[in-house]
Amino acid sequence: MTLEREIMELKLESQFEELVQAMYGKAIEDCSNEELYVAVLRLTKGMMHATEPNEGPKKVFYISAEFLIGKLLANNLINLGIYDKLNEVFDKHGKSLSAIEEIEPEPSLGNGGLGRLAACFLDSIATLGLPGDGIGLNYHFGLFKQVFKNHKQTAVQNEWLEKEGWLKKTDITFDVHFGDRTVVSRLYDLDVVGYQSGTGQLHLFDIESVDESIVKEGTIDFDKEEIEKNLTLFLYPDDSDEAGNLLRIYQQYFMVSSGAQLILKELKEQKNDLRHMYDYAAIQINDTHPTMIIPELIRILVEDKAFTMDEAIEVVSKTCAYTNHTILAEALEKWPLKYLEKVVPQLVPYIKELDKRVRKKYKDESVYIIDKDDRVHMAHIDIHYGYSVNGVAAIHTEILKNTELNSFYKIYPEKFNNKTNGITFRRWLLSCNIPLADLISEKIGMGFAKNADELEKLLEYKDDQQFLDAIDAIKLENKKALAAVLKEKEGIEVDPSSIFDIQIKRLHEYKRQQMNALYIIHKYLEIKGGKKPQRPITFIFGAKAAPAYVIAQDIIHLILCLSELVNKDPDVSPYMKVIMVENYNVSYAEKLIPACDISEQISLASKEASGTGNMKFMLNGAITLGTSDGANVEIHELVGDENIYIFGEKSETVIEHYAKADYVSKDYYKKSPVIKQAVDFIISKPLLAIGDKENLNRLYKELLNKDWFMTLLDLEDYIACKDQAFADYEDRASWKKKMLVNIAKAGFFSSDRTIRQYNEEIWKL
Ligand code: 26Q
Repeated sequence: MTLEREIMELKLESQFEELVQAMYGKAIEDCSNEELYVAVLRLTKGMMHATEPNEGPKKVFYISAEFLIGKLLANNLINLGIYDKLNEVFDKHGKSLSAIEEIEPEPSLGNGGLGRLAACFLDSIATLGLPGDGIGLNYHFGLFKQVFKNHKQTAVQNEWLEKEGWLKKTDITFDVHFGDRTVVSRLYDLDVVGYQSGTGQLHLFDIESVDESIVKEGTIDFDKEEIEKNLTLFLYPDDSDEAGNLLRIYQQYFMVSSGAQLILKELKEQKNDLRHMYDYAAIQINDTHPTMIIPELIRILVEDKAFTMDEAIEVVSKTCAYTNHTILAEALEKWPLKYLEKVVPQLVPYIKELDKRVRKKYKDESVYIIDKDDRVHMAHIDIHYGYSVNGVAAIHTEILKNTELNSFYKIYPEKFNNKTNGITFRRWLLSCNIPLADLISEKIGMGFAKNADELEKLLEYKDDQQFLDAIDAIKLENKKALAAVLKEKEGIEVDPSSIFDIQIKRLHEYKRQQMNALYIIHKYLEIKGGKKPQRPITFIFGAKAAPAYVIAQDIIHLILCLSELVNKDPDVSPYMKVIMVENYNVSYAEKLIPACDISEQISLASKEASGTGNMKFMLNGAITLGTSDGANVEIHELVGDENIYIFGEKSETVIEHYAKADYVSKDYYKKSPVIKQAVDFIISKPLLAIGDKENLNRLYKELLNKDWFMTLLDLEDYIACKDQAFADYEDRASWKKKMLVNIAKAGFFSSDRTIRQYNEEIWKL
């Protein structure tokens, strides 16, 4: 340790002791964890505030309806470089930092991957020293909290805002005009501190007149019409809830109008010439949720800044870039023009003008902005009037170019580019798996924390038995720690020496949690029939489903019923356990991922744009069991056949099935006794004795008659591949090598790499 560092740490210790004394008039050992949490929060905020902001001539604004930041304390302490020291200070006073971390409420300002990606990106932007801020909304309850009742999901409000928290109320307010009202928007800021680097900001807008009391206690119900009171109460749990669509548009325009005003205010303060806005600002549009920023900026430039329409369109088009996160047609936003006329009539003439220009130039109806049913295709605005369109994994971008957005690709080949997603190693290794991070740094130093490719140096130790054993020992410790959490939170006891097979992600049919459930049924029946697995298996799920997504609710119900059946059956439970954790969120992920042996990434090929959980698991030494989809394809290329389990039909085949509409799930059911037996079990006596006939029947019929995401297509292959993985786990020596190779090759998936590419190829800061 350098002298400078030593002095800093000594100062930190006395500074914290004095702060606690001043706040509470007592010593650290006499404080409660709650008191210490507030004290450490204050200390950290002060240090973050004192960190230099990243500055430069051009800045990126990452605008997103979601920032799934998770708890911030541990991460901020790590990025400031004071985690270890504070840990030591608390130890010395008989306190535990990790217990104090538990006090922090978790902000749930995102649904899943897209929101978590935005949070990882902010960490990387700050860490790389790039000038860049996030722009989003300050949802008071965020995503709902999941509570299980009678083996079903119920949704209740998730309170996360604290009297004293990370958010800073600013005195910046803007008026936001809707067709039928004007509201006041206030800016709240959150410092984002980079790892051993400068800071950026997350700007979250809130409506001044918000009223939490209109939410019925213990529910997520509220009056959808009272816009002034409800606008920033909740995050939409995806688009399957028709009723709330108008409110969703109010939210989007509130974000976009506030964001545009903030960006223009900053440009003005820096005396930047708006006619060269693109030299000073890049606006990255995270999926189509913030797309209205394009017509909104054009409108402002024309109406308030004396631009001609041509000039405004040119400047805005050179400033905005769009990221696509899905190829699911039903998830692409198409707002009825009627809705926009009601909520944002001032934008409608501009959207019509943008559409008119497209129609004048192109005869292909599929690229129009307003279709023949008067629906506005938001992605089409982005593609015509942005300068970059990117997918989030190599295969995803190829599918966009060749299939989903092919008519656009033909017009603008130069706009399309790929930016394979990434994750921040600070949260997903340094913070969530301290023992593994320490072990790695003993071997190759800490360089990998900022320069992730250095992880490859670990390959030199591929035959170092002691090192391999050490990795395996850490995995076992992490499994023990998770077992304790599962016992405490879920009331289920699991064997840490069993194989931990984990599938955690939003619940969606294309992600095929139902396929995993069918495997579990298959295994259950095998054990009942006397065929015991070599080693017990613990199957773990974590997933929230949009409350209005009926089949997703049914799948949760099936898994919870299976959990009840399996865990309580004395013939079976010694050999397998099934757990669906309640209220899966970022903090839970941080406990689950370091303890995983097998990472389930089993989407229907072509449907998962990228996935980012797959990267987090790999980095923590889990082996992927997955289809050739999203970033799995790139993981496969990096680690090689030996170190991954890939099964199922390829994306080309799947796309062909859709094109020809020739997939008939019943054929697979009839052909394979194994499939038939597993599917039939959904409505068997033992399950009906536990579960609800309506839910289980509906799911059974769905699989048999529809199965839109082709579960049965890959089921036999999945069973075979998964059995192989379980068998290979017994060759302990070679499994440990697989773990090492996965960790060593994970460097590519650092979001630092992703952000470097965004900067070099899109933003050019
Ligand atoms: C749309 C309209 C109205 C209301 C809500 C929505 C909505 C909300 C959230 C639509 C989509 C989302 C979230 C999408 C998402 O998380 N996609 C994931 O993005 C990840 C990051 O790129 C990818 O890794 C995943 O593959 C992709 O599923």
